[in-house]
Amino acid sequence: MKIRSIRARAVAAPIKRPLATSVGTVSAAALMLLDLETDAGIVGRSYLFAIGKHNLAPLAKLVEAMAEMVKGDEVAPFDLERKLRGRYALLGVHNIVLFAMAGIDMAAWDAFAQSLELPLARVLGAAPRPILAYNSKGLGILPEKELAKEAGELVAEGFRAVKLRLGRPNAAEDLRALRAVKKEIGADVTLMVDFNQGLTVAEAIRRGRMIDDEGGVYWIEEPVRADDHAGCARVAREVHTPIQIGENFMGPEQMAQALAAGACDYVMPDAERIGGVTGWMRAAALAQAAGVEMSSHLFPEVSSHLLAATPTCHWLEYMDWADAILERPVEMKDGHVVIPPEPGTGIRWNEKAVERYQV
Ligand code: SMN
Ligand code: MG
Repeated sequence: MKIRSIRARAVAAPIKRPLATSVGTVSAAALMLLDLETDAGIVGRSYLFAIGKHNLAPLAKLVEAMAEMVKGDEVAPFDLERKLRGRYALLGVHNIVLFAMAGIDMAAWDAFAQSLELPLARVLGAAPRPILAYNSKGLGILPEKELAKEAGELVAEGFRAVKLRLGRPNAAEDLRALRAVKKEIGADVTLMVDFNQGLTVAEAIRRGRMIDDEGGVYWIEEPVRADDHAGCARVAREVHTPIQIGENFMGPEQMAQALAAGACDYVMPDAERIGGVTGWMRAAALAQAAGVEMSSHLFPEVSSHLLAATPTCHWLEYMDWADAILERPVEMKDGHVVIPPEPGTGIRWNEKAVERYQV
């Protein structure tokens, strides 16, 4: 089975709950939809998240350039990875170059799994099973009253875990937000918190100890700049609550560096940033070797398959940001994401919606 073409379409899809973090707000889903057409008639699909609309055009240009390079090649993801990494070695395989490669990789794996008539999880060696998920929608930097209401709504959707964004200018305001959410959800619902890289190392240690004293927080995510592994390691040494990082690992190589530096207690790679299915599976082996629990970041559709095949599988981050353009959004049951039984990843576009939100 050979690659005929790769189509990249940009959409700005509406999201139900805009997300305000300490470093910026996500108010729409700026997505790049990829369709990898093969000579067997099978179409592999994936999407990339561009954070903001302004990043879609350069990402599309990269996908188009790479599509020309792999046109006519076999749908063999490891070989595609080797070729594309080779072609970009002099420029550097980071950031949007890596993201474009990851999009092609995920679409290629989807096509490959479809050709075998198996769900992606099975192709990776795992039987589809329900994957434990936390509801990551909402709970941004909001007033306390709104937070409590939102936390209640998110748990009522059937989840036993939610994630609160922190990193207000003042630590006491973060503490009030934390208390408001804890009071609403009770001790039986797991609560994660995320600083989105917003703190200095000293401030992260101060707020981390404050959270330790408060108790009841399952992990503290990205307290400091994502690439400051030494600084994050200082935070992890000084704070008892487990430190979670990984959504900004640019490929498995950076995850290896973070683990070697003792930067965190848990890891949560992002399917796009880690290098697609191929990058994820390599990262999963690193987590296994280090004895570290591995969760996912965004991309619940593909991440459920990936976590099923991850030896130290931990939590799936449930988000609905692609729902508006999907034919069948991710299915949830009893706080778990259900892996669809159909071949591939199960990603199919709602073409009417794609047309409507295309940019
Ligand atoms: C997040 C993800 C994507 C965009 C903004 C914020 C957040 C998370 O860090 O982990 O969900
Ligand atoms: Mg995060």
